[in-house]
Amino acid sequence: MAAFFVIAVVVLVFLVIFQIAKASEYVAVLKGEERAHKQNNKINGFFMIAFLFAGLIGVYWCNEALVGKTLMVHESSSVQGEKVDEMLKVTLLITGIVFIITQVLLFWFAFRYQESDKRKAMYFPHNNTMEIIWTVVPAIALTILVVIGLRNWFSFTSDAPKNALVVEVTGKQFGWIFRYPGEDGVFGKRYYKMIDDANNYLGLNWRDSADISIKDDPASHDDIVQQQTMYAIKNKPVKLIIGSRDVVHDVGLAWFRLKMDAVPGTPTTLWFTPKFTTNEMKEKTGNPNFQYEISCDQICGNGHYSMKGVIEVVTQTEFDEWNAKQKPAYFAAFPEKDPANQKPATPVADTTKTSAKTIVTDTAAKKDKI
Ligand SMILES: [Cu+2]
Repeated sequence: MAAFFVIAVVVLVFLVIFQIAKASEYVAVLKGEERAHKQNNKINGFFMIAFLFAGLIGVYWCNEALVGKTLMVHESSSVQGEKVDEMLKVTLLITGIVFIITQVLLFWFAFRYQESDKRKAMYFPHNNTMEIIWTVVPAIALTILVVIGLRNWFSFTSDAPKNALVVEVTGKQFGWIFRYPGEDGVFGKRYYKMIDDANNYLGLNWRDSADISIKDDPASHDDIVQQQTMYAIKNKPVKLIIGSRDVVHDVGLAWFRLKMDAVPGTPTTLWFTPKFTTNEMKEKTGNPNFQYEISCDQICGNGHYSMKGVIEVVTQTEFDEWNAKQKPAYFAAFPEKDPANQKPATPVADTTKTSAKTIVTDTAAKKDKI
């Protein structure tokens, strides 16, 4: 028992000595940390100033290196887009000035007023005048920017000029479908249950369907439906009526500086006036393959990246030529209704008879004219 006590006392003494040694070690570390702390402060202060200069040089360098290559490389290709560019410039100017002033002050103050034994921090809890100034000034600046933005937004989304070309744009997974109203100038009705990927991508109501209470809408018979490429006319406003067949997409028109969501069931509109034809842009950009692209600006599924549409901007004459060649989508689905297919195929045996008839009719017509 006595031996046990001796061992216990020895162990405890060792433990006490060990703890005392540890404690003095901690004290030494703490004393050293005080020095390290001061040293770190100086280093951090230096880094603050170094970061400020490196940052400002970086901003200048990025500006020199990238302006003209990425941001606003070419002027806007639409009249409305010029206003967007102006807004961007004003916003960059205002936020740029604020950015430079605040960043210089932030890093300079962190360096200049780093902890020092020679001075005491001032206790400065509140100042109403300063609070009012830094609330009111940004509020006024933001209000000006928002008001300019809203004014432009309302002009792009308001009623288009009466002479505008109207095109319906429908997004789908994964592509764009464009519809022109045809000769009657009226878009025929459509219903999603009529969609047939074989020949009726938009679900136009071009036949009666009792089970879903759909009636044939003659206005849809002359509608022209195009996939992937739409045509617009230089210097003529074009109004887009935008929708979607499935999920939310977005008509992104980077060259025209505009974009608008394509929402299923809720049509959105946007109008703009193209300034340059595609051919003019090929020359301006020096890119013979230039195309005005419609990119989908809303992640809409695994084929999102491939949703590229094209706007071919042409002159009025070129448009009229293109338009004259278009056939309503109705005739592709119902070839028998196509006037071009109306003449019954002439049986070989009846050739003489038919020819004779034609000659007679022609002569009669000539006589009538005389
Ligand atoms: Cu999409």
